[in-house]
Amino acid sequence: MKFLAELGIKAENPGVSTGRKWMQGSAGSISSWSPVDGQLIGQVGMAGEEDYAQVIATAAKAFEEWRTIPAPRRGEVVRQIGEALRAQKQALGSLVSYEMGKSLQEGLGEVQEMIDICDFAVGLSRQLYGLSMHSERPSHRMYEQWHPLGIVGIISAFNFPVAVWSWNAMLAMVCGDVCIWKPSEKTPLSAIACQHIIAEVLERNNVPEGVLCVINGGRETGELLAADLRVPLLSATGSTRMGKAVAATVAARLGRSLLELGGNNAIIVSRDADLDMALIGSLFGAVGTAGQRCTTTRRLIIHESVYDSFKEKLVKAYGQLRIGNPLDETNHVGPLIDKDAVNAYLAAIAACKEQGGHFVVEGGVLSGAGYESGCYVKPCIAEAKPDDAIVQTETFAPILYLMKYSTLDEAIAIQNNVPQGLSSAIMTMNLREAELFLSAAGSDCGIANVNIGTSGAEIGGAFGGEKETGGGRESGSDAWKNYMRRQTNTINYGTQLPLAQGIKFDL
Ligand code: UN1
Repeated sequence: MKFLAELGIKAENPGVSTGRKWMQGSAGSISSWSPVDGQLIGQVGMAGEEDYAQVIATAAKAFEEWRTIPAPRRGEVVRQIGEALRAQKQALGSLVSYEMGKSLQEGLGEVQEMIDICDFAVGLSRQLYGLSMHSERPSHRMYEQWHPLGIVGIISAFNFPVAVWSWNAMLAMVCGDVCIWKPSEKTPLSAIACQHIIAEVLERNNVPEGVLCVINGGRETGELLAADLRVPLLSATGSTRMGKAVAATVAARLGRSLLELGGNNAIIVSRDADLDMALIGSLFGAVGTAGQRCTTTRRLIIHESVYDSFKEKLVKAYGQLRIGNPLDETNHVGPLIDKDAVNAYLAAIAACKEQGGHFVVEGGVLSGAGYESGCYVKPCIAEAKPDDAIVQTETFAPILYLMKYSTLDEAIAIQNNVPQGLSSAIMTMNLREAELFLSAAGSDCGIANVNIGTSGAEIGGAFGGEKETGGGRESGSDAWKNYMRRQTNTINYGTQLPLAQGIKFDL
């Protein structure tokens, strides 16, 4: 395929890089199979412990230099990375789509998020502001400044194989940190392609080897990063199970972790909703990326007065969905990532039925021409009870649960009554309802929207959620503070040394 050659992807690819230099990886290789057509796209070397040791030593050395380069100059390198991504948007978006299985529009959209975060980071490189405070002592000045942390480990998930890395890495870079990226073993080639794209920019700007590293590997590689005292911050995106393991290891050494884990996102459809708008938001939220976004809409909490009519609209819309090759722009829904995901989807459907759920749009695995990979499934809809075990669980697949409510308080309670707390939305034209939903007594999620679905967040806001979602915030707003350490500085320019709090200490 043309885009593979454009991105420098071969049948066999070294899996470890410290910027421009590549190492094969001594622990075997990962095969990347496309869920689109079941074909082997290529192989990527896996890092062994010696590779890891070499990468971390190179990164540590690079940090000593990178932290002394003025932030706006670091921003200039990020600006050029953004330009390189713009030039390769079509090719990289196509690879993301082919390797991960999301629609081409979404693959391109993911690369657009990378470009946008580069722009954001460039501006930020001149705005890493600290406060100045008034000292209680005469002839004293007190202020705070933000310094880089050091090596930032980034563990990313298959569903956003490249964008979530860039949210972390581009901010970390302008903050003066160096990064070691452990991509998902399900989408290693997208990471290799990114490294090829940025290598040329690193070269042109004489960026020290070790500022942006990639280290492909399995769970053990993530564990090495989590346990390593030389990694002050580990940012991890993925399942709650993974996040709990990573967080425990990092916490045991009192390191910092930034977690973006599972979601169980709901849209409340009020009786005062614009139902056409609610339909689009729900549909894209539930079936986009084949239900494999952290922000996917998994639950619809619908007012009893519009329940039947809205359900009918939804069922009709599901009937019109085109499922197939995501590189074909006329298709809406691509495949799941692999057969394990298909099995998890089937198990969730069975569990839902067992727990009393009733399917109004049936699921199933598609077979026949175009579906040879065995990863294409039908988006489905079930009526279920809010506290059914399966409804409380995040299944990374296009299964949507419908439930009914009568008062808004009840709807908010249902929306909040899950272990996860990432994204939430209300569809309403009623100001009182909208404001209550956004108030302290409303949604308990990191993201709460009005008249927008749960997925498709912009990079400018802080992205992340509460409870089992892990509490981290990435991307926009002041998320950059995660990647720096704050230092409070007090300077005495007087001739006396007065103690704080009026303490006298005379000899
Ligand atoms: C994720 O699923 O991990 O809001 C990230 C969205 C995307 C990011 C999702 N911008 O759906």
